[in-house]
Amino acid sequence: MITGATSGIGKATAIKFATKGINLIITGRRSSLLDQFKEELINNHKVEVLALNFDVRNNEEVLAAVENLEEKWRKIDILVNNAGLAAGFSLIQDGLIDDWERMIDTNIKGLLYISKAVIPLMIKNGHIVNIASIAGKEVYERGNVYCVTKHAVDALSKAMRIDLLSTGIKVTSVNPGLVETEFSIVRFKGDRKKAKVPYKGMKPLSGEDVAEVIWFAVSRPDHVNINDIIITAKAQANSFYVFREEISE
Ligand code: NDP
Ligand code: 8X3
Repeated sequence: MITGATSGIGKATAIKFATKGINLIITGRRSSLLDQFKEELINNHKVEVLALNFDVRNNEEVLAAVENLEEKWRKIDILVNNAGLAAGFSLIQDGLIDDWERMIDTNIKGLLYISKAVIPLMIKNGHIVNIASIAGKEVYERGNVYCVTKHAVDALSKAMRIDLLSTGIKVTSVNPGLVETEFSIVRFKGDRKKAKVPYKGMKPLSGEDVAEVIWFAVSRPDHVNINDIIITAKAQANSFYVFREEISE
């Protein structure tokens, strides 16, 4: 199961898994994109795909989707907790409560709702991959609440790894730096010009680059767990240092 598979990292991960012959449950809110993507996966990769359309912020929707799974889908090997977002890029004193709630409800509470519902369906020796961020390792100006949510995901991955030890379920945290997806368009609320700024003069990661790393983590032998991976573009050292080529306007 991959949450947030309608675009970006989640979509690229679904394609990567499909090329490996893995049957998929893909989720997202945009049902037409989800259904279209499901057909593409089935036609191009001959895998079985179930599309579940719900908002991870709504625990009733999450529970209904998981409880209504047909028997053949009730054995989940891998859960990729990917659905997430940043909303806004303001100093803390200028931030909007609505943006803060959206990020907390999606990135922390949504991840918890999904994990709580899905873990009972996971096979012994299953694998949870949480998509955190370098924003969960460092705090940068205007990152405030987004960084808080990703620090929480970092802590949750550590906590899950401890609590799930006796189940044989592995937990991996994947922490990307700048990845060009719909992330910035969402963060800047549809302002595509502003959304380009973080990637100016540098080559960011793609969703596919992150999907490769997720695949690496889940394809290790059963006794091996990759706990924590930080992946950035070559031009990015951390949240603060990015080397940008001069670009003439
Ligand atoms: P995208 O915006 O391209 O994809 C986000 C996905 O999450 C979409 O499929 C979206 O689907 C889904 N999603 C968002 N909110 C909800 C919700 N409430 N309920 C269900 N699904 C939801 O961004 P990315 O692919 O870049 O982001 C994926 C993850 O990676 C996020 O957790 C993000 O924080 C993290 N990340 C991203 C980085 C980047 O630079 N891009 C770097 C580090 C981490 P839909 O809109 O259809 O619901
Ligand atoms: C997204 C990466 O550094 O733009 O999680 O916040 S960053």
